[in-house]
Amino acid sequence: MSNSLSKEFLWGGAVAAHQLEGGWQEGGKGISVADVMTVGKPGQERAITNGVMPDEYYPNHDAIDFYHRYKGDIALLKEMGFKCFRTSIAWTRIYPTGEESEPNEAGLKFYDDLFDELLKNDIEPIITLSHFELPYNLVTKYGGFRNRKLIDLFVKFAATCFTRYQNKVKYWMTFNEINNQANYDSDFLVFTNSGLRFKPGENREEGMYQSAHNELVASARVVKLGHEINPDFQIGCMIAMGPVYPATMNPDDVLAAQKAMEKNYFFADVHVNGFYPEFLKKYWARKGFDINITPQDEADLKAGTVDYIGFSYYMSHAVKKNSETPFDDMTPQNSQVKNTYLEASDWGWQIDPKGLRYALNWFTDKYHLPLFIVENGFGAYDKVEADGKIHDSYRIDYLREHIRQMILAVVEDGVDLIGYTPWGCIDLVSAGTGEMDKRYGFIYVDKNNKNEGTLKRSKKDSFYWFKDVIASNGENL
Ligand code: BGP
Repeated sequence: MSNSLSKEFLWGGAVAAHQLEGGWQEGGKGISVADVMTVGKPGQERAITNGVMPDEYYPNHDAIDFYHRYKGDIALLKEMGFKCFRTSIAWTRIYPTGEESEPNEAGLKFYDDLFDELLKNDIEPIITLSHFELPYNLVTKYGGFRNRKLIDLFVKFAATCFTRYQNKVKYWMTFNEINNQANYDSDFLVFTNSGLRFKPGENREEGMYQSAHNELVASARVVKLGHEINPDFQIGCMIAMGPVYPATMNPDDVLAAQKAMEKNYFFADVHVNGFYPEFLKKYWARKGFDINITPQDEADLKAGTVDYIGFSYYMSHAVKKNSETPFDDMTPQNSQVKNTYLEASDWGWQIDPKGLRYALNWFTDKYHLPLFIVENGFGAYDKVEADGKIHDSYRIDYLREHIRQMILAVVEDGVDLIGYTPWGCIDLVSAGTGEMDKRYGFIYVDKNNKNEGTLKRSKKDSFYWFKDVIASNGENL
């Protein structure tokens, strides 16, 4: 076995259309869920407004204006030596309401130009089809993905993208962080592609499972279709991975951690195996949930299993069993405790590089598929010095230790890893909070939480560091 990463290893960075493009009404674009979300207020979740309200501030509307500045930004990525760049196609640029019978040519052309620019710079586009960007019309008209109608609409959107970009894009992902819907206590599932708004008295958990099922079917149909359009396509799922550890060696805690993992990652089981695990069907029966799964759905899930697993990794979790919470409800949301062995970011995300090696091995043991780390990174406040420099040693430390563990997983454990694309390689709008000042980038963007700034780009210390990491294929850390 080789002692280093292969020459083909895809080093790069990741973003999502709604978090950096701006141009929210240009080129015929329609309104997406992200366009009606306000910035987070201290101590509050991001609020979803009823359409665009005149006196609110919506950070995704302008974002960092990548829509107009992508050529300059790609030149910087090229300078860092990027081999690939992960972004998403905003559904509402292609189908502004999600329902048009013909796609919007201006939107298609934008991504043609973007992909051409990347390819001209030898940067391979890695494309997510749905990254929290559902057309808002599909929320108000159909109630989001709980409605089966959205399956066909998503397949139509994907078919248009696959056909148009079949010679420009090889690596695709269907739904970003499809498993990030466990927080069904919130009135609107912000961190999902579902677009669910709950009604008073509705069983939210059941609604979440129905919506997730419809997304899984949509994903499977898209995988099958993509392979028909171009057999060389590599189409993956995208899972939010945060391993769940037992808080102690008490067998109750150990079983609790295992149950939490099952609950968080059954989405990957369905994507990879093409059917639901037994424990979940039993759980639904116990809860009296009636999830509408047709025989055709079951056939579709089987026929559209994924080629690889893309995943995000930021942190790990730890859970403790308490007497009131049944094993069924052992999710980090319900039973998380602080891991006293780990430090945390300013947002409380616990920093755990070894957890990445654990995650890579866990996925490999369970699914035996190639993996792709499509998000990893450190959200932090950056300070611009008087001379304009940004000394982000904390970000370099975070990434260095995670890359070290990633390389150990490949060279010592034999994990099959396609690439590594750190999140928010250029500063962008936070999905969770709507802030600009929660920064992940190697490239600083002059814009703050109040929407002030020149949008000027500057290179942080981490820019030069990551450039050397890529040039040495991970040798110089
Ligand atoms: C993931 C999302 C990204 C990104 C990242 C960081 O969940 O896929 O869109 O935003 O998390 O989260 P945040 O922006 O909340 O810091």
